[in-house]
Amino acid sequence: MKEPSLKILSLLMVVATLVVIAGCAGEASSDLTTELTSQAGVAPAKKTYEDLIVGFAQIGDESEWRTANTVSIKSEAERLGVELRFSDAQQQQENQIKAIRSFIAQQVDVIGVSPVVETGWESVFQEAKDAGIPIILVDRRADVPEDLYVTLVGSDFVEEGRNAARVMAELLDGKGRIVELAGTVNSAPANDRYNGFREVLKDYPEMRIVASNSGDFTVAKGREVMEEFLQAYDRDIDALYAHNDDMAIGAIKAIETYGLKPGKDIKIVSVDATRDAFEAMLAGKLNATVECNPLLGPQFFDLALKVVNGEDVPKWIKSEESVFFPDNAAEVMANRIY
Ligand code: GZL
Repeated sequence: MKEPSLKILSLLMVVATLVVIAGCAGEASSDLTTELTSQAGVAPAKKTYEDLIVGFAQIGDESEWRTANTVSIKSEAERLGVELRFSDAQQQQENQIKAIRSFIAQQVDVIGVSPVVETGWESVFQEAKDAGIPIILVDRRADVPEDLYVTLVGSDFVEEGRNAARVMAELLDGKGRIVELAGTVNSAPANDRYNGFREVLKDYPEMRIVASNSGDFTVAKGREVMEEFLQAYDRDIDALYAHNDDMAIGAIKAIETYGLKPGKDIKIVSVDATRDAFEAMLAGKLNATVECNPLLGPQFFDLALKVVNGEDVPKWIKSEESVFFPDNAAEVMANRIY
């Protein structure tokens, strides 16, 4: 029989040591096991989805888009067998911060968050880092040093704003007076869609934004602000740019109540491409919707497992998106799930 090599003998001694230590100290701590296995040159076993405990600090349920986003995250966690701890912050930053602190106290493996606004996150993100819990940004960006989060999975909102302006220029033939329903103040999508739209508008000197106000991404606020625009500008409005479909749906109600025809008297371009937008396009009340993909659950959990297992991931995983119009809305809508 071949003499066992020195390497095998030393490995057996390490394993025997492990057993003794585990026996004496009851359950050897995972850190100790990891330390010893790494000294023995044995990589720790990779976690699987069933091992994961993930905290997710969701913004709220302010729009159809957010509802679809939440469904994607919860259904994917269930499909994979991930233990998901989910919090709805009702669009309040302090509730999201409380949720993150709670996830830290629970020592979850990963924290996902869609920051309701861009600023005010550095302190709580640092607490997560100090606790050794990685943060993954989902959907919206936070204005923090890059070492405080591992990656962002979500859309390029600036490009969405550029696309909306390009479509608007086509609809208005390069000239007209535009009112703007902006998203939640200081949120990444509102800031970026605002800037992207204006970047393209520089090429169209006869297209002018005559008024802009926040509709906070909701139907109700979108309707209220559109009513104010109509009171102020009456028939001097050629078009509406809405940062999401929900505000556009609210504005459509205001325009009809005012006695004008949405989609005809006032052209409308919005963002998200939710089912309500397709219905409005089919009814001739909305002229285009720029896609913003909410179905981020699969990518989020794929990233979470990779991060927990120490794999490198890109700093930004950008969603691929397009623009939809009334002419093929029925056909496209039939194949969409939100
Ligand atoms: C964009 C997302 C925005 C949607 C709104 O990715 O953060 O928030 O455009 C939602 O509908 O409320």
